[in-house]
Amino acid sequence: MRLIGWAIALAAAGMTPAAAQNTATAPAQNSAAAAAPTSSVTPSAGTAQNPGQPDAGQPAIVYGSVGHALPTPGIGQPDGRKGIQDQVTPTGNEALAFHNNWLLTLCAIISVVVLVLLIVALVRFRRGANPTPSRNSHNTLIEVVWTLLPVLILVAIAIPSIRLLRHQYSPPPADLTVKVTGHQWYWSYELPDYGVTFDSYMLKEKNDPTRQSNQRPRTDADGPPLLAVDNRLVIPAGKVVKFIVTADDVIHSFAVPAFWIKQDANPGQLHETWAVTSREGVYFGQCSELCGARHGFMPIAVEVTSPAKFAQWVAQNGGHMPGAKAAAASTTATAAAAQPNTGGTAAGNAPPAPAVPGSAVANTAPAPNNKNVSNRTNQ
Ligand SMILES: [Cu+2]
Repeated sequence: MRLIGWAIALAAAGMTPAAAQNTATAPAQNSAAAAAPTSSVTPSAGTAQNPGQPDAGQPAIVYGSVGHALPTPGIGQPDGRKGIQDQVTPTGNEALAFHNNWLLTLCAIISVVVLVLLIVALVRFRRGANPTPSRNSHNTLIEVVWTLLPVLILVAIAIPSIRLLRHQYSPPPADLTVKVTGHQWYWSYELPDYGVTFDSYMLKEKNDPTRQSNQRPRTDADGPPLLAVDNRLVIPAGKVVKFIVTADDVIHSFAVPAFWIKQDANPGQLHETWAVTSREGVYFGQCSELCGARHGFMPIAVEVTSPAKFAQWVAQNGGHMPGAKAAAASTTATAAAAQPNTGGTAAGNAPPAPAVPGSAVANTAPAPNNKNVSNRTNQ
């Protein structure tokens, strides 16, 4: 009888085995609660077990190469430990020390003191021990103490807190500027001084029914589920990176926990944050503002690499290094100036050679955006 009941229920819900599988995977794809990755990253497993298929027209993925560096388990991603992620920037380390060494200690001391006071009051001043209650209504010393002590505690918290805020919002001169734009539901990045622009989408799981056939599935070498992206932002180690953050539709938030960065991305506004780290690796984050149906599916992946590899990544993406561009322009201008003037005027009275197309004047114009890696159709 019970079996018949189950059969009827399954039939009513249209639960064919395939449908059952889809429904089983759907919550994992559609629930923000699934954001906590459970699989550990095995750097060597990605290439051997699940190489994935590159998009049509895209170069094959070489895991471990620049732009596809292998994530380190527990660094730049949640790994089940409680507390704040390991920090890799100066402000992150300052904040971590402030939280762990000062705020938590202070909270613990206050909690213990209040608990002791409660227990003393319960025991010493219970009705059984005090049949005739005290009629005191004032005690000047106690009143001064319970007014001054909280003020001192707040000052002790405020001073390091404001110092941390000042360090967060007074960045040193930037070596590199990245414009970050939030969209529903992906990120786009622009390095205006390098002529690199691209979009960054979440990589879907291999068995995700919404993944299109030309979309490369996620592998462990890309990063944890719901955090791995097709195109990572690559920045050089040891360089101060300024992030100019905005959005083009609704409010998003650009957050990378290991950098101690969380900056709202508002349409029509430019907000600024910054990071510098000498620790190479891959650092993941997520949009941290409820921005719509697929808010949980627009992760951030930042790869920190050596300046030489960063230059390689820029070249791979059709960009140019600012110094190289200026040097090339200067060489072109010098060569143009050295050309004999054959314009037909008297040799002795020839005017200075005009700038030829492609000379320094032309080359100082902003480089056009290279939409070289923004041809995704991941929606
Ligand atoms: Cu968002």
